[in-house]
Amino acid sequence: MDRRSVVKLGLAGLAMGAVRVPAAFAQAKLVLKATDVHPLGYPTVEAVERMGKKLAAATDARISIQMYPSMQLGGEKEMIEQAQVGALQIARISVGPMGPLVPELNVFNLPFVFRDATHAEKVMDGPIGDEMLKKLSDHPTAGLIGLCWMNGGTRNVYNSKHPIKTVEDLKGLKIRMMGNPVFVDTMNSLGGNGVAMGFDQLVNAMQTGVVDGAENNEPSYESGQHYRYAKYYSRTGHLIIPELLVFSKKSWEGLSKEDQALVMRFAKEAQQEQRTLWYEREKASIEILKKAGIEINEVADKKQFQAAVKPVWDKYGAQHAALIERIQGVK
Ligand code: BDP
Repeated sequence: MDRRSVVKLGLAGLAMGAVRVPAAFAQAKLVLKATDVHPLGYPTVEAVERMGKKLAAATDARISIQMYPSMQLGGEKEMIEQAQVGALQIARISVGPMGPLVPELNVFNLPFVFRDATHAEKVMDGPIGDEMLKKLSDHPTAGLIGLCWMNGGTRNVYNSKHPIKTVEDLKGLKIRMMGNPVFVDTMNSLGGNGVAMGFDQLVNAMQTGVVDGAENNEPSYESGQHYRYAKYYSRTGHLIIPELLVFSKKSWEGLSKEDQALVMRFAKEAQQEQRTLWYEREKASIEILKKAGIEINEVADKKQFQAAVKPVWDKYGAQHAALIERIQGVK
């Protein structure tokens, strides 16, 4: 074969995506663009940044992570879209907006599906967690590789009007929920008015009275400055939603097997590191909230809330009964 045919063949192969990048290019620096809705220092952001440092150390700075925190690239919907087309490589997102894309994941979005945070951790760390990551990675159109899980705490309702102690207290309140029908239905079945919108729109919506409040864990409520607009934080504990670290499938396919394995290895370590950071941050956030004079109230009768969301379980849980049973069986 003369040189020209070799080049031609090579180009054809490249067009088909079949040819591995020549050695000279393989050594080129790879900057993985990562994003998160949360600010620098937040447990998820910190864990991914540490992952980037490890990647750099292990590859002689050939691979690194450039973090875009604080919704610089938009809310989670935008982040998912950008990861799908390969405009960014790593996104740390809640399972919340992933439910409509990968139906099995929506089971994690059911109200009160986990008994407590420890139960959720055991599920993430065990075979169900692995299966769900694989379901996501193998999904024909989701366009994402599931790298690992992260803790997302327990979500509680906050609003600007009054403390929530019973289901009746939610009546008439407009509460922002994540963009997924299961959450709007959850809030509506609890008697409130669920309003779906991105995390990036929430502060403005509270400032302008488009909503009376929202629901989230303490670190998001605190670091997002939401407590400035909605000072009643009530421990409804209606959702415990695991978080995901995902990689753009399009970009993933361009990595060598070795680099994929390296990213995976450090992602698994990030899962455990984030957990430690999470519990520290939860405590720190509660301190900040107390100092700011926020009223945090417990909800004595959770059973009332659990009973009210039965229609949500009937609608979204019925088709995943076997999976739900396995989750409940994790002790
Ligand atoms: C936070 C999650 C983040 C979500 C946000 C939300 O960490 O991924 O975007 O809630 O409510 O707890 O949208």
